[in-house]
Amino acid sequence: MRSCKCMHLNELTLNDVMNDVTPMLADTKRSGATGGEESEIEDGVEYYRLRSFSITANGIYNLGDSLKTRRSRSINSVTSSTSCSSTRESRLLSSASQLSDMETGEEASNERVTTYKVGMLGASEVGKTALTAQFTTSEYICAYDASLDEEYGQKSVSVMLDGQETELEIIDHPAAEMSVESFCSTYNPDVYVVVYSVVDRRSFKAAEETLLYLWKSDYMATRGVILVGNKVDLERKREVPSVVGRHLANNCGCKFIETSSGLAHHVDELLVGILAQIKLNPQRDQAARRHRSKHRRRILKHLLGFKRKTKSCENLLVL
Ligand SMILES: Nc1nc2c(ncn2[C@@H]2O[C@H](COP(=O)(O)OP(=O)(O)OP(=O)(O)O)[C@@H](O)[C@H]2O)c(=O)[nH]1
Ligand SMILES: [Mg+2]
Repeated sequence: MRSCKCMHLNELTLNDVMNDVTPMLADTKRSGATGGEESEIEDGVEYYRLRSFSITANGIYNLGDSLKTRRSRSINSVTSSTSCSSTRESRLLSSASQLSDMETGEEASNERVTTYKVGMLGASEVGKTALTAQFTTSEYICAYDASLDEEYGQKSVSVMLDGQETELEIIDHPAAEMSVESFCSTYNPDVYVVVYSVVDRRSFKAAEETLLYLWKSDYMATRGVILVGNKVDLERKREVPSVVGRHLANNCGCKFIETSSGLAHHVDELLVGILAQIKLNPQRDQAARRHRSKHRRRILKHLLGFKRKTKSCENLLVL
């Protein structure tokens, strides 16, 4: 079933996308429940997918996914939608057959895993939910497939990076349902991912306003912020050039990456970048205290339209 979906994506990629046909993507209902096929609990033992990566001189290396078990944890349990259960089961079964490794419970349950919150922000239809879904697996999730469930709410993603396991709780709400202000005050995420669509100039404007809010409210000084230009597969319909996104990120002092959740392009890089930016938060905090006034002047200059020399914002692994 999964390979069938991917074949569909490949056909679409080669034909429709290259011919610049905007796919009518994921024409599905939103269930309203918090989603998550990422774990299953049976007899008090929770099975979950662990995504492993390594950072090498040549970039991010995906080491594959493994299935781990642990005793049910009280924190970050994921509420599941009953309407999705059959899909969740079939995905888990399909995962189990393809997983590279399986570890047993006692060892895993004793591990201490830190959990961080990732806030997905951005205008409607920019691909926040599609990105979140692709974060959960190394398998291709076909964002173009109309049968792919749309799930939102909180989704847990376990990541092993250079031998250390971390749990990311991805918070993704439809833009229309929650203002940026209440999102930030409700969840207080450890990192903000501000998404726009490169084929929608208005979504870029919305991202700019969100960055301004994050800066004004001091979130940006103490938390990692990554600006994401999604849907780069629709190159011929592009309305926001890369240079414009990069310029905004440079001037705001945040990170920048372009992705395609539809093609799973740079999604692993974004996921590892999110983790790296979270781990840098303590340093950011110290730096912010030292350089707060300088930073404010810099952002103010940008907002007033001053140009400045900037350093690269595209290395998501550094401050
Ligand atoms: N071509 C293309 N379409 C995409 C991509 N990512 C998402 N989409 C499609 O864009 C539409 C909106 O994606 P969502 O992930 O639901 O957008 P969202 O940001 O969660 O939107 P809200 O929940 O309304 O805030 C869907 O039809 C997706 O299939 C991408 O990288 N390329
Ligand atoms: Mg959504």
